[in-house]
Amino acid sequence: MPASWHPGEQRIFRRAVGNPLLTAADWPYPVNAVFNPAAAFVDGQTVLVCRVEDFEGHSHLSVARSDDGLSGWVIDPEPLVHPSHEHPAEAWGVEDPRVTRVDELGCWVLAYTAYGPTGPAVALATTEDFRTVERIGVVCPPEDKNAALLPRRVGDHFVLFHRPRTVLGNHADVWMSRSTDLHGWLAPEPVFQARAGMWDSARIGMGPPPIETPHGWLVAYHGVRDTVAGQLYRVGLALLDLEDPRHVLRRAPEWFLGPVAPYELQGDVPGVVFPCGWLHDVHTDTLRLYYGGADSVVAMAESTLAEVLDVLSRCE
Ligand code: BMA
Repeated sequence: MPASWHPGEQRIFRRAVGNPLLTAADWPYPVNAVFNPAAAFVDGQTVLVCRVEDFEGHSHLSVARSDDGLSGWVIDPEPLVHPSHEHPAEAWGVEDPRVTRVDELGCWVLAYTAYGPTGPAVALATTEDFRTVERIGVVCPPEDKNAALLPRRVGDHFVLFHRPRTVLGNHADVWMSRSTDLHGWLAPEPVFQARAGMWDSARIGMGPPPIETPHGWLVAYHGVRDTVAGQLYRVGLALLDLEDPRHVLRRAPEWFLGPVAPYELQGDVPGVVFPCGWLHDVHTDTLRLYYGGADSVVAMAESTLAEVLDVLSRCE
C-alpha cells in the first residue's frame, strides 16, 4: 500500500495515501461529520461502523462497506443504531463504537457511548449481520465511555474495558469489568492509568478491542494532553497479560500516531486522532488502524503486527 509519513514522526503506522477515506460528502444524506469508526471483517469485506453527526449535533452509527478497506465504499442508506425515545440514555446520540467478534455467541458485540442528559454511559448491543442490532442497554452508568470487549472469555468471564471519569482532577483511566452473560457486571478493576508529565497525562481510553497475540493482548489506546492551545489526542500501545488482563506487561513510553496531517489538524475538533477499530489480516500480517481525524473524517494508518510487537518487545 502506498503510504505517507510526516517529518518528525515515528514510522510504525503509515497513513493511507487516500486519506481521508470517508467524509461527510460521501454520505447518502446530509450530515456534518463522519468519524471514530469501529471495524470488522464480514464476508470478505471491510465493514466500518461510523459515528455520524447530524446538524442537531447528535450522532448515530452507520455502516460503510468496502472490498479492499480503502476505496469503493458503499454506505447504508439507514443508520444501524439511531437514538430513539425508547432509550432515554441515548437522547443526545450514540457515539464512538467498538465492535468485537465473539465466536462463542456467533455474533458481533457493539460497545458504544450512549449520550443523554445524565451524561455519557457505556451501552452494548449485538448484531449478526450489521443490518439490525439487538440492544443489551446501558452496562456502565455515567460518566463512563470508551468501552471495548475482548473476543473471548478469560476464565469464566467476558471482559469489558471502559473509562470512568472522576470529577476530582478531571481525570480518567482504563478500568475493566467482568461478566458471565454481558448483562450483569462485577465490580470494576483498574488496568492502566494516565501518566503524569507525559503525552497521555490528562486522560486515556481504550481504542479498538485488544487483539490476542502469543505475547499478550495487544492494546492501542488514546491519550490526551491538555495544552494552552487545547487538547491533543494521540495513540499509544501496550500489552496486557492474556490470562490476567489487569496486568500490564509492556507499555510504550512514546505515542505512535499523533495529529499532523491536515485532516487531523483541521476540523470540528483540531488535533485529534481517535482510533476505534483495527483489522489484522493473518495472511499478510497487515494491521490497519481506522480512526477519526479532528472529529470530522475517517482515516486509516497501516502497520504490521510483527512491527508493533517488535516495538513493544523493547519496552518495559
Ligand atoms: C472524546 C470523545 C470522542 C472525540 C474526542 C475528541 O471525549 O467524545 O468522540 O473524538 O473526545 O473530541
